[in-house]
Amino acid sequence: MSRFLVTGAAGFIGSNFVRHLLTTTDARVTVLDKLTYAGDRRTLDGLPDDRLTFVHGDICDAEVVDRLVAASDVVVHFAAESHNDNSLSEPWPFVETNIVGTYTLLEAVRRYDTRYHHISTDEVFGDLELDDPERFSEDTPYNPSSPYSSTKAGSDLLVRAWVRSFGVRATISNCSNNYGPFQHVEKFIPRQITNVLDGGRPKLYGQGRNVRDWIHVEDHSSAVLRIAERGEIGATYLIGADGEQNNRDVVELVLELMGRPRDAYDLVTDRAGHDLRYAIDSTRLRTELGWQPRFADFRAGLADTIDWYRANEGWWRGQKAATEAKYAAVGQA
Ligand code: NAD
Ligand code: TDX
Repeated sequence: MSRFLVTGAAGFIGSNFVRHLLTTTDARVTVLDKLTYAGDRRTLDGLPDDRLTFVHGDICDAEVVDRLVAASDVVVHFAAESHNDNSLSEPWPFVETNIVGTYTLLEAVRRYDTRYHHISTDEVFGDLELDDPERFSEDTPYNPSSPYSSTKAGSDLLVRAWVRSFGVRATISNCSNNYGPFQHVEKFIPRQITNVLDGGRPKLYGQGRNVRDWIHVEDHSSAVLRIAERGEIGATYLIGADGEQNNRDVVELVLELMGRPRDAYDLVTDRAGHDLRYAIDSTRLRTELGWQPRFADFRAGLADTIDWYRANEGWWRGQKAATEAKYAAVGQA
């Protein structure tokens, strides 16, 4: 029975991964999470507590990290400052958590020769033109645009260096945009759903032409577990489910599914340096590790996600006012 240390699992994707791990394997899981504004202990409620231990702490705290890594067989590292817009107004927490935190974990897994899987993003590659036939692959050069994506790129490069210089047994995955339950309302899809639930309107940056490659969070989790179990040490895998959509189409679909006119949205100030398009080629993961996404129908996945936010106001209500106040302060409300 493996002992997993999962960082950042009071957040959106890490919590989904822990649920996936506990329901599909007999692993024991320790979660390390700082419970920043983005973390919520309730997100892990209802999981089997005989196999789950929650530790409230910081990945930059070398003492706590050392103690937890020493007692683990596998580390899966999700913890991060994760929102581009926040990184534009206050970059320092991104440098600290994403770079210094990853460094702290790498030094500990190096000390104990612990298997390490590093969660990253397609944003490290920069962006593509709207009409570019290419997609990102494992060979695409890094070219990040924002403080967020540059700190994720920096953390990936630390992992690669620790593999090559110190023989750390690590893998990296770079995934596209996730959607599903328990995503913070600062992010694009939950922000629009909760705006409509509150009687307001969706807010599109710029002209809404930007394209994101959507994947259901469950598919991200199954891919990460597959890589943690069978990935080649030192390798990078791109995770994506062929879900390209422009933001305007997504907002129109949210409005339609929620019974509103499809044009009942507002155009607001664009994001500085806004990446135009992301698109993932996940051939390597599919052919070498036999992974397939299960949530191919975006419309159905989005409808389920809307239902989840409708039924779980108690989970997201506490985040909403502060999030909208941040957007109002920069002209995006
Ligand atoms: P999130 O913001 O929902 O959750 C982040 C979690 O990390 C929170 O629980 C927070 O409390 C915790 N955390 C933050 N700083 C910490 C610290 N110093 N020590 C310990 N815990 C800390 O993020 P998410 O959307 O679930 O993203 C998880 C990971 O997946 C990140 O590494 C992100 O870069 C990556 N990723 C996200 C997406 C996406 O679409 N959201 C896509 C690809 C990759
Ligand atoms: O209100 C909004 N209106 C809008 O048009 C918000 C919040 C966003 N947008 C646009 C910006 C992007 O083009 O929607 C798109 C998606 O925005 P985000 O949800 O902020 O995601 P993005 O910036 O693409 O980054 C996400 O995917 C990669 C995650 O937040 C990252 O953690 C992940 O690495």
